[in-house]
Amino acid sequence: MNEQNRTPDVDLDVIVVGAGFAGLYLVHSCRQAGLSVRAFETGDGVGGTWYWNRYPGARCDVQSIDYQYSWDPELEHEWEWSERYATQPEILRYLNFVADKHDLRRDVQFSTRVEGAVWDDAERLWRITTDDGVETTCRYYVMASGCLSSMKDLDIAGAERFDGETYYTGRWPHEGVDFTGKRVAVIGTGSSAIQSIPIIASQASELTVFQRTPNFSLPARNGPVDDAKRSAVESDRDAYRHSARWSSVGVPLEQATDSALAVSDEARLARYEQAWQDGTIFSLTSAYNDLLLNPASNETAAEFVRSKIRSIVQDPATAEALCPTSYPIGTKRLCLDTNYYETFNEAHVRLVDLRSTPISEITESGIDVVDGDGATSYEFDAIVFATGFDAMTGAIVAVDIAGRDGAQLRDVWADGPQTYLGLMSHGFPNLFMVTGPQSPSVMSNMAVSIEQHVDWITAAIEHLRANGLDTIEPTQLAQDGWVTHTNDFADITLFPQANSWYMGANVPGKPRVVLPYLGGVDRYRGICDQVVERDHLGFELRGADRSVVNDGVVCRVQPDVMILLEMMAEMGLPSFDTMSPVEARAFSEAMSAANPPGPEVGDVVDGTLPAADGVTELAYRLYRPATPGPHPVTVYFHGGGWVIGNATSDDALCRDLCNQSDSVIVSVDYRHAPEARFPAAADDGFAATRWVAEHAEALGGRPGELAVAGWSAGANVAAVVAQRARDEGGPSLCGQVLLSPVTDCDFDRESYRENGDGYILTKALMTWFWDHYVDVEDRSDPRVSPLRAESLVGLPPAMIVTCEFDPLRDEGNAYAEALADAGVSVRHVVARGQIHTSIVAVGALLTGAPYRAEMAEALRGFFAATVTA
Ligand code: NA7
Repeated sequence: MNEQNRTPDVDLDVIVVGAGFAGLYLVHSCRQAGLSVRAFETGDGVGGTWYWNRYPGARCDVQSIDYQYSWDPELEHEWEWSERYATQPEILRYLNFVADKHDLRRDVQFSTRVEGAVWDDAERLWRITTDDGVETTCRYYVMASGCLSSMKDLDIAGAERFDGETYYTGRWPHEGVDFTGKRVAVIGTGSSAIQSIPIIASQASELTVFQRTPNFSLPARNGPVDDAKRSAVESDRDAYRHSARWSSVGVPLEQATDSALAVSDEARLARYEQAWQDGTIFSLTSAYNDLLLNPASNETAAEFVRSKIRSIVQDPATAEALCPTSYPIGTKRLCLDTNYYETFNEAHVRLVDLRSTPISEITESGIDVVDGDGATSYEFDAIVFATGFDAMTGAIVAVDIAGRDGAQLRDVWADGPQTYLGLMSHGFPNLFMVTGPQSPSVMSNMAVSIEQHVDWITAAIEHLRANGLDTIEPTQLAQDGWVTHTNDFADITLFPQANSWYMGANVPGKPRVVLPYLGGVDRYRGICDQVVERDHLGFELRGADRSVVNDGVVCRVQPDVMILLEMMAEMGLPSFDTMSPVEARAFSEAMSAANPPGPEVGDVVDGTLPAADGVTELAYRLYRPATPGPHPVTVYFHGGGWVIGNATSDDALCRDLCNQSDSVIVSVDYRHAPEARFPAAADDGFAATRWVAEHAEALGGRPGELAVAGWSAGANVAAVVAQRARDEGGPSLCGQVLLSPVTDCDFDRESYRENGDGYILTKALMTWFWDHYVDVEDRSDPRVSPLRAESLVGLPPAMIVTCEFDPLRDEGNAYAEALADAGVSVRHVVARGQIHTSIVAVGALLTGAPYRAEMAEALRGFFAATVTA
């Protein structure tokens, strides 16, 4: 071996921080892979979160039968949970049992805190320093430090002055606390408080709960392990665990497919009641498919829980104060409780609502709150701080981690975590995180997500070793793509509306970005698998003398578009190009009928107008805004490759455009191929535009304020109409809005190569459309390839939207450029992550909405300019 490239010895292959659920499995998994491993653990025993969080009433909120390891099948027979939701002592006993059984403590160094980690790029190893002053080197360094393990700093004035007892739910004394006869305060109403309050109330002589934000809590209905669940696991353990791994939350769950708004009030209430009775954390918010997406749907579930709170809590003012109203249900961690709301009916328990009477300070004897112009002082013997954690990133950045070139992880993450898959971070080779930020982690059953990460990490190390490599690091490009994808997913949900620890909003000064990945455990697992299958896409793998990198971004389409594509793939729908035109039209109509209806408009009128052949009557549908007219007029041409489509297929888009542009939209049909081939569509489009111009007043329009618009082949017709109106004596058009237009007959473009398959509009389908409409020798004619017009000078101003994942993207881009070069005013938007059919999916996909708004805004601008001129 070349001396310069010699791989130096390391003390250990793998160093792990933490000996909780994740750290213990890592120790086992590394050993199995033949790696030397050591976990450093601050506590003097195993358990992690379950070692520290010993507050009264601490339990898991995922059923124990799901919240356990699946990597040791024997364990399932050897260990029997005593309750549906095991208590902290029982979970801790379980982890100790596992540690004993597999002799894991041998590789755990307890009572040792990792303080620093420095990447040595020359030697390709990590130098880890611990609080005993020792430096240990390793090739791979894994933060298995927990998502809710770093306590939030106390941000209440005077906390250190209190003379009585103080307790923190996250660092509870191991010997326990007896509150008998004491006046106790609990600050906070998160999960820890909600679990502990009923028990503290049963001991204390007085209990005062200080609530800043009320939480939604559901009854846990704890008791013996569910028979149904137990028999499901026992009858086919592998199938059960498999379905958990491939579920959205890491627990086998029936996935609702309908919207909360699509059913009657009675049906909805019945389903919510069932979820309330069910006693699980996931059943309510997954009762319908849009509860975490649609505010109106969400409100139905929120109000259901509020009505339950009002029915339990006897004092109306206290009940109202306990009802959350400032965020959608499920966007702050839902809680599971045993008698939480009931506790407020006890005479010695009171609630102080900090929204109306905020804490001014903690004093020697208690807590002072601002009360109107005055103050109220409460006296206590003990204060319990249940104020939460610096979630998901806190424990990671608590260690001084210096990556390549000395970059500090906490600086790199100053504006929010930067990770690839929530597993690794660029600039920090061989540093892994288990259930790190931007992975599903806290949005899932942690046991399942931890196992997936540990398996992925171990497999990655094994892959490196098998290939004579020793370093893995995500590329900047892949990481940026993942951060964007994570944020895109959050943006289609209601989560950003809450000041939650999911958003980092509970810690003063912490950047407000979504921390967990919201795409679900199943999708996430599929993505991680795909990354590996695609030669570790987005990772650079290095060895002493070579580097392997397949750079790229794993999820590039918008999340709602991604979900649509997955659904369509699952349904296995046939493509139009496998059908006859007649069948394709029927199929298109059936699909249109299943689309959500577009928004209400002022008026919809169906009529006919003459086609260019003077014989055929063309159907049109006119949409009038609800605002007083007359209005400007837009002639709209539907998509469908000159072969299929009609006013119905583009109905929702036209309604949306009508409302947003405040113009009359006349959606005109044109004769279809192959019955009427080129140039029938172009001729009809032009004839229809002239007819609308002539009848503008009768149609409720303002003469002279006329624009054209269209989508796909309809945008092709619109573009051709604009050219012909210029060349053939009008009518005068004030603008053209072209969404994903066909502008040229050349299929040899990058966008055809990139997106010719897999994004609904395929190259094969475009070929089918062209073949039906126009002979090869006519295809260069500007009446079908408007990009080939002799000149584009003097055309009306244009708004062009092209979609990133559309075979037609580049010809649309080329048309926008050519128009601009010809001096035409052009507004051109490339819609990131959109496909050919996504922007028109009004009511079905959220991420197309901003582009529709821009199109409408452009129309308003065109009309306004006409009036000014
Ligand atoms: P949480 O859920 O973060 O709850 C902390 C609670 O403390 C919450 O009600 C906070 O109100 C409140 N809090 C925090 N700081 C203050 C101050 N300064 N003044 C008043 N009230 C305050 O932590 P938990 O430990 O209960 O639960 C964490 C997770 O562990 C839980 O979700 C489960 O997954 C397990 P806020 O809502 O910020 O207004």
